[in-house]
Amino acid sequence: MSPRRGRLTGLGTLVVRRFGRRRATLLVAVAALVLVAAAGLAWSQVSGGVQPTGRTTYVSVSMTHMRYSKPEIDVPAGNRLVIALRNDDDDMVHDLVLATGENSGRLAPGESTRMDVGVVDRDIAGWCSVPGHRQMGMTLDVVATGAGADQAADASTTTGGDAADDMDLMADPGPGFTPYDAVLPRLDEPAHGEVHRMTLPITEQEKEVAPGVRQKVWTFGGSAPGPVLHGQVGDTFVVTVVNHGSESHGIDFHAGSLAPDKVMKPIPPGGSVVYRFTATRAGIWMYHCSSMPMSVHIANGMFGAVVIEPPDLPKVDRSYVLVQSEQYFGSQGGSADPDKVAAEEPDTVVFNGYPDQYDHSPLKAKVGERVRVWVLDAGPSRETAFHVVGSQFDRVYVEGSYLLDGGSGGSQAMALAPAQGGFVEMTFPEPGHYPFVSHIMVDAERGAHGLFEVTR
Ligand SMILES: [Cu+2]
Repeated sequence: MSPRRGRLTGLGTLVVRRFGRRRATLLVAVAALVLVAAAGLAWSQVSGGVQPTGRTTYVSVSMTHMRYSKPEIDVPAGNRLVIALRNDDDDMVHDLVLATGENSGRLAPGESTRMDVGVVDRDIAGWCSVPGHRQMGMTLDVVATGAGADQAADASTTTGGDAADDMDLMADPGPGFTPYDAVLPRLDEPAHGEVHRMTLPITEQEKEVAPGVRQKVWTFGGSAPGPVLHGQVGDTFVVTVVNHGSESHGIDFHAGSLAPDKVMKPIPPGGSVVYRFTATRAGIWMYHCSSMPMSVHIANGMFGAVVIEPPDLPKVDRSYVLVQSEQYFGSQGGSADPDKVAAEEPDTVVFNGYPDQYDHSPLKAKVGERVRVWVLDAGPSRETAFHVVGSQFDRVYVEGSYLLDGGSGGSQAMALAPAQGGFVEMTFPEPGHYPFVSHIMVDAERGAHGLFEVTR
């Protein structure tokens, strides 16, 4: 306040000189009032202009099924607010973050905490910061009631920038990048009704997911896509899925038919589920996280393929698996942006989890070899039109049946909606570099592109 006082003293001196002492006193009083009012306005802009009442409002809030038990908390302006927060969900992690910056921290099922929000002088938006939960409506509003409570801490979030701004699709992958192995190894002459037992750990780890972009991806088995499970009709898979992450996750194997009730439940952090299914039908089947919102969990890496070979599948020289999916980057080092996912605005469309990775590390074939490519569209939202530039398919198997198998007909692209799959076969006529793409051209241009390097 000292600069203002100085100015007031100076003004007073000036007024005394020009108007004489009595009128000067009046003018100085008016000027002082104006300055006090201005100072008051400045103060109200900072604090909301609400006097603390010295009273406290205590509220208990329970979190279940993507909702807060009290989505609106009315607090007399000036009261301090204390929230007793409890996660009463069976299997999902939640939290409460306020626009003012308070954060409960993640609460596992059954956990509780106390949040001291401090003196409430305006409306405050709140939400669950577990990715996707806010978009599914898990929000809470603190409403300051009474006089002077007309301002709001709004619902905008600071995202810390968009990692897509750092992406350069023309750049090489960073050091340490290893391409996802697209080779599908041949099944060794299997006994019918084989039982495949495996453990599939769910992890959360930071990885380079495009040139210049690192994201904290959620994976099955440490990679996105997860490992390819491979068997034949009649095989049984016993998969122990262990959640090492900090969110709730789950799993859904399309390759088996069963009641979802028990095995597709969310698995809380530290929990596990034994998922057993028998593959009674052939195809390339999707598996994915079954936790809400699935769009975000799939977009952040939680998907993979199960290849169940049809009986009498002809042997070929080479087999590859390509899983197409979209990436929606959050901030650098963050996770998929749920708003981009909901708006269906992908930054990239990719085969096996990284844009253009097989341009950097081409898939091999020799002239005249029969090459089979299994393709799964994992989405979460975009279709594919799988095409190999310079080649024609002479055998196409989509969603459990042959679309083309011999004869003089040919196929140029295999169309797949999200969660559909199949395979194509071809032979390359001469040495060269044959690009494979999604012929949805905008997707090819944003990363759904790779190369077959064909030699003699
Ligand atoms: Cu998940």
